Amino acid sequence: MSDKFIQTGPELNNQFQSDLILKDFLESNIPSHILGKFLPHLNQVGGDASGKLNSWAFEARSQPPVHVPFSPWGERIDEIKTSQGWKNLEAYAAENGIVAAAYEKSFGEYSRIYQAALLYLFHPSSAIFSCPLAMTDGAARAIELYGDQTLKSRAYKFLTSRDPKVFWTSGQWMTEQTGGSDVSGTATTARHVGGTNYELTGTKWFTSATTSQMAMTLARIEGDDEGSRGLSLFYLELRDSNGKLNQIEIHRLKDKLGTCALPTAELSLNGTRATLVGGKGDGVKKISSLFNITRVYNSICALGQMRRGLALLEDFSEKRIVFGKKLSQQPLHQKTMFDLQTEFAGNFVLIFELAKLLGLDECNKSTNDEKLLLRLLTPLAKSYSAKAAINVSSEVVEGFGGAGYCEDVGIAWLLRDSQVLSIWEGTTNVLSLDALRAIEKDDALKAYLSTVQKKIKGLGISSKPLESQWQMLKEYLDTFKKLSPENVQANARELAFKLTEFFVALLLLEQSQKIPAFAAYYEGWLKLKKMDQ
Ligand code: MFK
Repeated sequence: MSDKFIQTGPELNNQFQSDLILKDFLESNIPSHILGKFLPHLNQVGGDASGKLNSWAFEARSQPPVHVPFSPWGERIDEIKTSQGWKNLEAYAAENGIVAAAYEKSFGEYSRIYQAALLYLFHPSSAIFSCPLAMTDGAARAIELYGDQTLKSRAYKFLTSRDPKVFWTSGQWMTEQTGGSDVSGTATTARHVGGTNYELTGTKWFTSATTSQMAMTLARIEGDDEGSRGLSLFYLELRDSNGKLNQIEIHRLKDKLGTCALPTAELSLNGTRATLVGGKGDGVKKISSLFNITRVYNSICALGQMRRGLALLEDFSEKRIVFGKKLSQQPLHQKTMFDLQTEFAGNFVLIFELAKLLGLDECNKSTNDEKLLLRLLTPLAKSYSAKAAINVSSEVVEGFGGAGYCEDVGIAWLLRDSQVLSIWEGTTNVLSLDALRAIEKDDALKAYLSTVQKKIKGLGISSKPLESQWQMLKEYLDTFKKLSPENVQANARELAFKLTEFFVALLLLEQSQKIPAFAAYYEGWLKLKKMDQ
């Protein structure tokens, strides 16, 4: 038997050091006295991402969580056992302040950019520990906005701690058996027991990271109106100080396509003690402060996912010999890689623009247009980057050929874990409709248009294709306005993608003036998105 088909697998080097796009971008967009303070940390996390974090993630994926409903003596305990790798990832995330960085605000309005870079480096080596972190950050934000003093001095302190012994994660329990997109049918009821205290009864069909210490959830206070406006926002703790569950029964863990290290459970609330947050009603609106943060996380993680796939494929392309030369020397492979890099670079500038806007907003430094643009770019970036991550991951798996399809090679998880990005936190269609909501209700399109005008004016050069795309976009928007309400909805995804692709082109051109390497991505983006005609 021949032993000739022996190949060298891909290797990862320091994921910060080797990331020219990230490094160039930060150097050109962050004042040097601030950047100098956080670069060493990014360098450290980049090194860990290719070392110990990756090993923990591998361990967490290969030892998925297990639900233990009963003790050996028949007591209902509903424990969820997770691997040591998963636990290590949690401790690392706390110590490195992946959530805390946003609340400490050590770098003022640049704190969210710093945090985005940290998360982007951490996520692909985290076995999706980024999911509990996303919900934790979102819960901290919701408590910051709506929590009373008790919640602020209790939960908030734990969610934003860097001490792994003190750090808490949070769940976000919105999904019931009626489905995830439309929460108006939420059937969980809340019975008032005094003050802001309630007891919740109902079933939550998807609860991510059910090992969290607390959760934010929606329920309808007895007697309140039907529909989504009759829902209220609640805070609950899963276990008491003895570790006993708070009248919660965990039915089973979900058997999912990906995110296998992440415990996702179905559970019932059987009189679970909970605290009303921010007063009665408007629960969806209040919890949107949480899910707008998780949507930003989703975008950053989609970007991290793309970058990891490309780093692995790039390295492999230098090793794989095919048709007499390295894969990296094959013209069609080079073109494919460039297109994938371009997709990545386009999403990169979009998502770091989003992080910039979020940081400005949270430091009360944003203009009204910047606030509205943040509102619009959040669903646009989430939906666009999730699709891009699926596409890039699929191409990366294909780039490895049959090896990419084999579990032990360790590439397939990229594709599996990308697929969820376009589902949770709102599907592509739900987010396209959310973009429409931002346009129709908050007049966010006005902010988009005036930002584009301002950016075009600020460019030192003119670009014929960009100008003609701008003209075409304005004509498209004029036609869109005249559509019937039904057709407006039917075309919401097309609108969302057109707004995103044009905005990305503009951002790439803007960056190319500071970073010469981006000029090729700008040209590449126009071609890839057929915007060069
Ligand atoms: C690796 C990264 C990890 C990421 C974390 C993953 C964790 C996974 C956990 C989950 O997946 S939890 C489930 C997540 N579920 C969703 O994201 C729900 C998706 N569905 C939607 O987003 C629907 O659009 C929505 C539930 C919001 C529809 O609800 P409604 O109540 O029918 O919508 P309506 O009536 O338009 O909005 C009610 C209010 O909320 C309005 O305000 P007003 O009362 O002032 O009019 C809206 O403007 C406001 N609102 C809705 N969406 C908003 C928002 N405000 C700001 N931002 C938004 N995005």
